[in-house]
Amino acid sequence: MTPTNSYESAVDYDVTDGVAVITVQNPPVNALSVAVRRGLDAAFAQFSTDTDAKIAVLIGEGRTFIAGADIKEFGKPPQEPRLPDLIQRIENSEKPVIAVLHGTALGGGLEVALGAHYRLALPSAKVGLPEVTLGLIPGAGGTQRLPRLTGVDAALSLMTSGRPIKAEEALNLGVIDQISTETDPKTAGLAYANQLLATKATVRRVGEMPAPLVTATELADWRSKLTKKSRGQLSPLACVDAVEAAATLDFASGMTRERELFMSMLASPQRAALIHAFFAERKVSKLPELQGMDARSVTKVGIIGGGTMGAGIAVSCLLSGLDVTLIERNEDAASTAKATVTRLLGDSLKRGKISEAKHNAILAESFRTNIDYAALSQADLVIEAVFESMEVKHDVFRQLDAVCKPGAILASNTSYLDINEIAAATNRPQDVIGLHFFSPAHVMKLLEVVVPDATAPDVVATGFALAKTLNKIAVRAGVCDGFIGNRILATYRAAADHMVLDGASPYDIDRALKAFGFAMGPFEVSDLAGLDIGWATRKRKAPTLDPRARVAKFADRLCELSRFGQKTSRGFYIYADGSRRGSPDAEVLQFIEAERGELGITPQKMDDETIVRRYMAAMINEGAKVVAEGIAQRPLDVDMTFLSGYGFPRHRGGPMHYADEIGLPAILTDLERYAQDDAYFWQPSQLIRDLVAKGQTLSSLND
Ligand code: T1G
Repeated sequence: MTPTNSYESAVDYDVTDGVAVITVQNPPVNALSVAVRRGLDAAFAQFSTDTDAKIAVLIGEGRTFIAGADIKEFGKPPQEPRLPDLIQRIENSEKPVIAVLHGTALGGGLEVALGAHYRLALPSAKVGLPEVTLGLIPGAGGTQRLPRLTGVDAALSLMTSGRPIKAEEALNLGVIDQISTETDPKTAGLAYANQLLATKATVRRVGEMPAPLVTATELADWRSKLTKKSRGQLSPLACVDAVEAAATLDFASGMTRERELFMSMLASPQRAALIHAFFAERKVSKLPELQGMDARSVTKVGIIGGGTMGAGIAVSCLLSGLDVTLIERNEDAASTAKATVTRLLGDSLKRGKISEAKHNAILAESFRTNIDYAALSQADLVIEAVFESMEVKHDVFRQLDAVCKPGAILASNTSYLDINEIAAATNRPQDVIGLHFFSPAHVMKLLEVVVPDATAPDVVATGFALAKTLNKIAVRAGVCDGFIGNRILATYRAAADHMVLDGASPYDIDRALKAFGFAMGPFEVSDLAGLDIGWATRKRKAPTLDPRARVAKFADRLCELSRFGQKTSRGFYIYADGSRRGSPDAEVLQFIEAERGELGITPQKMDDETIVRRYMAAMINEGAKVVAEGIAQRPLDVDMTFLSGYGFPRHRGGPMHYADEIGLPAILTDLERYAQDDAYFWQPSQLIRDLVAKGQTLSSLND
């Protein structure tokens, strides 16, 4: 038996009864680091000359097969062996190679498997090409080999969605050859190897299979569909170019074309932004105060208030397996809340988010309403989502304090009230926290975990653990008016209003920001959320408003006419017969003209570039202030807030990452220029000034 050799400890080579088992050992996800690539190169070189080995089985140690290239290496000088060359050497092997997929065989991991001659999956395996989610395309033969196995349509669906598919679907598409009944990759691989040896199976090179067929029309259809959907992201369209090469060029030329496209994506700012988002999503929950802190156990949740937010929060908890008791003030309100929760759960069932059995079990066992707070005596966590009035919140928290068990966590879903003051209404301020959900609460990923002064660290940890349970992204926020997201929103929303007063139309601004990559512009968002929300906020802030602040009145004019947006079929836009796509309203422009007249403003035309620069300068400036004040822990926390809760285009990385991409000196120059017209609104953040003076970036504050 050939002695086992471990190559740079990242890859193990061991021959058993004529089968070379090659094991990647690079926890946690067997990423294709340079050590792994070197180890695989050496292992397959040995396999090629090892007369004891008739066939090779490639597996990943631990929880998954190779989950892709090592994302940490991107942006650094490439090191040999390059992955496409390594995979070509595997494919060129004169003896058969089997890849055994388990866990998540993604990106370069799946591409390595496509370079093998046979692919076996364990039942729980998932495969996918998520490169587009990182601003890339498959860069190691995936765009050339996958279409040869599945055809162009299925290959492009996988590549441009980045969506992983289960073993069953992969088998149906031809990505894999068999699904093993084993649960251990090595056992499964050895059994398959012996099956292939018994049938004298030979090498079967995907790269030598016929090129996939596709028509120019089909490619054009893919391009027009993706142009609409990707909102300015480049990599999905680059996938089409690469697959077109697979269909029209010989394999080697197709590989060259794939490399060209991959390298151009690698160099794009979108790749840097999307990889920043990938790591920020994981770093945002890594806070010093949470290190080693155990969260309290939460299985029974109480919700106070069954309106839009309360019902949405209830459904979010129910879909995640938690038990929910929802309290309303009377039977009528309780039955209305029950109907809302039942409807939302029905929608989740219709969309395939839950099975019929789970849907019925939730309604039968895990959800109930009540009008008596005593029903919450065993709740581990109670989240209030009642009317935004401090008096009402105080009353709720006093009652909760009286009935809830010791150690129960009392959370407020308030979107701007001072949670320190809410906590003061109880005898347990250490157990009080803010859990700010975003509507619709069972859909939006963002959860602001708002931490008042007295809150215990394990209560903060419990907020983050709850977010993980709910499959949400938790961002730690300090207490201020609007916390992180809404505070910054108020500023850039005001900047948009000021631009309207100065000459842009709401429709110009919406168009410019959608071209930048937002799903909706700010005025479309206002129409969706309801103009009455902004109206109430302006009324609330009016008494304490600084006299230097510019406040536009045209939105109030619409509210006075009860034009609150989509819910009244008219706001900034007119929504004909209930459609969700509005059309500009000439009367809105008349109100704006009138207001400019009253203010003596001569309107200035603004092009899209000007609009985006001013809008983003306001967002970045306030974001920097929020970081400087410690309301957000790091710039990445502001980025994650806007990527997961405010529709900021992910391929721009978030406002703070984007600021570094533009360059803080340019941002500061803009701020100082705008401040010449409105020194109060455009006061440049001192943090930006300091970073510019030191030649540093906002990202330098993320570690
Ligand atoms: N490279 C480096 N580190 C990675 C990584 C990767 N590919 N994937 C995960 N990690 C780290 C992650 O940062 C975290 O680190 C830890 O592993 C656990 O991850 C040539 C160019 C595999 C589904 O896009 O989707 O191949 O925080 O918390 O929830 O064409 O990780 O512990 O320090 O996410 O169980 C393509 C990305 C790359 C897969 C596991 N592959 N990873 O999820 O754990 S591009 C991907 C994931 C490519 C080729 C192209 C998930 C997961 P830390 P985790 P998880």
